[in-house]
Amino acid sequence: MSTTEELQTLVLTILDAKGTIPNTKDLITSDNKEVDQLALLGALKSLSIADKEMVKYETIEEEVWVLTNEGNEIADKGSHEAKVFDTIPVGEEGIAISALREILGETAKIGQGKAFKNKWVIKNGDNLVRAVDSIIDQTRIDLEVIRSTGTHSDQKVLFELRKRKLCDKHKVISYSVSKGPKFSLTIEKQARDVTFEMLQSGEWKTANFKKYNFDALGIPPSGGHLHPLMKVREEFRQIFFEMGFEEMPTNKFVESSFWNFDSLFQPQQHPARDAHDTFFLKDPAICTQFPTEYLKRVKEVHSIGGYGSTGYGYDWKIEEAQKLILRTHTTAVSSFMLYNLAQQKEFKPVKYFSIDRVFRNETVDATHLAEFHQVEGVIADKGLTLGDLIGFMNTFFNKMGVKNLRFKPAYNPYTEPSMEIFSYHQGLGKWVEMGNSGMFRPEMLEPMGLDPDVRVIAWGLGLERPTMIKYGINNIRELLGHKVNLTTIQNNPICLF
Ligand code: FB9
Repeated sequence: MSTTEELQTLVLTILDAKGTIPNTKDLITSDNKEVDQLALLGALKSLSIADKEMVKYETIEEEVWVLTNEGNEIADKGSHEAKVFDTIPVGEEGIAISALREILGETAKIGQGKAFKNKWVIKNGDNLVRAVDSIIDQTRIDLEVIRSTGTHSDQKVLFELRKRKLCDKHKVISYSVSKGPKFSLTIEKQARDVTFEMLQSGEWKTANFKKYNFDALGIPPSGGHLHPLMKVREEFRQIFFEMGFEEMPTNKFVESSFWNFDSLFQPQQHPARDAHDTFFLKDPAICTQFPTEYLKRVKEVHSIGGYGSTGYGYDWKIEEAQKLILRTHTTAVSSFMLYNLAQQKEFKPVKYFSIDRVFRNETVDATHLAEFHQVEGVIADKGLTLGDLIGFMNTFFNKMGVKNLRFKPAYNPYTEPSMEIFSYHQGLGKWVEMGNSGMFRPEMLEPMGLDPDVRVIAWGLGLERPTMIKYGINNIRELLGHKVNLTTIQNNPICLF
């Protein structure tokens, strides 16, 4: 393959000789080879850039029909149907189809059909017999025309032969070249930098410097890339900060069953608390550090109730509460934060949020892994109502570009009333479950020491679904895990809700 320099010289020499090059596809290199037009483009570009202007060139786009390998085979040796005809002996007897297959192999099968269609042969029992004395192998003729001219006078022939995968239409790019205002046979090497020598010699005053190409793309800085999930997380964080929320510390994946379940008034025999749904730790298996008075009140409200509640009426065991687990929701952190809030002398309204990993021992499928990121908003203030919760969620989701929410009554052990959140997703053309929400139960809040008229509303959603929808990812394994295609991570656009 000729180098750019060789191609530059070739172009300049011919221009000098002939003045123009009507079509570079007719160019032949010094070693008598066809010129690679793509490489030539590089040479033409370097000779015609802003401050060189040695040549000018126009792009020529041509549609050329080119034979496939099979097409070339037929143009060289004849069509399958012609071979079938030629193989059948003259006379009534003809030849057995099986024998024909023996002799011609695949060609027999393809050729037989076409030979029939051309009424060149007829069937007689299991034999094929010539139906005409001689034939014209039009297919071969047409293919030879296409090979030598790059087209055919009859478009129908082109499309029919393309259908038989014997030829195909190609776009051929070439150029017409002419001399530029600064045409010369010698390519002046342009200075790219002011060197010490130049400064010393003063040559910098006269040197012909290569102009800066401000459009040149710099080398993409190699650096880290935020995973799409982390980009969407950042978007959510900005929404919460805009709404005056404070971020909760979620850097502890290991939680006690007490804060993850018991403090949330989730009974110890609740199915979510068994190993099918929750990852329990073997070592360390338990923690024993709890606010003693508060723990007593939690034991009480679970076993005998209080604060207007009947409780669950079962024998609450501290051993169960001590078990260490991988948190199943960041609501465990919300509970801890609300308990601390209750310890403040003076109650002040708060708005908390958390976005971090939670772990559930679930069967992994296309949209579920054993861990996901929970996004949670919690607001504590006196006299808050369900209307406030719906209002806050509308504001929150609208900032994500999610409009017209619908709320469906739901159940959580720690909220009453509870609602699932739905939104009609135009792109998906269906109602999508966006998350869950509710008002924390007095059995959760009052044992903490919060004033009875303090209401706490909360809602939660995942990070994975919005990220998959935003980046058009259908299988969670493309988002997380060893199958993730790193280039999509590197090149995925910033996420703007
Ligand atoms: O994220 C979910 N859906 C969703 C969210 C946003 C979204 O954005 C689109 C770009 C516009 C699209 C979809 N879900 C919650 C709904 C479903 O995906 C659900 O199948 C999976 N859920 C997870 C739990 O799965 C076991 C998502 C996760 C979830 C569910 C509930 C909560 C948090 C996360 C909660 C809560 C809660 C309730 C009351 C009080 C406090 C917290």
